[in-house]
Amino acid sequence: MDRLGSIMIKATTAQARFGNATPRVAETPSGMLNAIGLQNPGVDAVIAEKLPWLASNFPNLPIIANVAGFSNEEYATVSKKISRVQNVTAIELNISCPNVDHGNHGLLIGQVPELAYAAVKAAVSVSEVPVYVKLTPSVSDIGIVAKAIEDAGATGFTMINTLVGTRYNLQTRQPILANGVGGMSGPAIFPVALKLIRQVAQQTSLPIIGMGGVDSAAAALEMMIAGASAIGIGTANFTDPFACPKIIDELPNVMDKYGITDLASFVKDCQEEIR
Ligand code: ORO
Repeated sequence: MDRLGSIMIKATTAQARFGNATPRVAETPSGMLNAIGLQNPGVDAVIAEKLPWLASNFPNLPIIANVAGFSNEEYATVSKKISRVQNVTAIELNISCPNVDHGNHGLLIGQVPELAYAAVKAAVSVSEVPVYVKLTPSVSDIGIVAKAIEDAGATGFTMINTLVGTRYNLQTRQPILANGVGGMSGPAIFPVALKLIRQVAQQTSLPIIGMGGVDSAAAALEMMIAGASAIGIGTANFTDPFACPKIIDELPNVMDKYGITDLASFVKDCQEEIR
């Protein structure tokens, strides 16, 4: 754990949420589907129990708190409270969960530039820490949404959230997930993530924490070429709980192979190439 730059905790909302009915997870070729439905104990319990536990067990580990909500007020309330906790060093504003209904005629906040702007503004205006915004890939032009979020005062982007998909049970002919559809993640979405990261890097000047199917040091470097300056690992941890230390361990060898002597200058060179 002390080798990680940070961990991003599960989405936190104002009130406790039980999440969706089960089954909530299904395997797909080179990936998985999830429909958790933002299960969490609510911001007060996260602050009273979860974050102190992390602080006492991993005192040097910075936490990026994923904040979700159903209104601008909720984004503001949760951001304000959680950003004041000592081990929370940044917020990841989740305006892109595909598994809950935001009451916007089936649209996600992160799919509508005006809604995204307002939600980010609400969070940024009360947060004590930098606000990174998690982008959905399910848009026709991600650059327009990213620009609106940059204008609202975000510090950076985390991308990409999951793509929406489904699978059926041959016996019952019903969807495997109780929610019907879920968010697809894992190596299958890696090329989509690369394409969208490059697009946002070209069209905005904010830093990007890249995620979406990274499962090796080579994939992490490739995502940096696309435009990410840091990398998040999610789904790979489900198949191998030691995925993160393994990727960190193999990084120097892969860097050697491609003549990369220093990661910071590699990121800088890649950024200069794009911007
Ligand atoms: N699932 C996702 O794929 N992305 C999110 O942001 C949140 C969830 C969930 O809680 O269902």
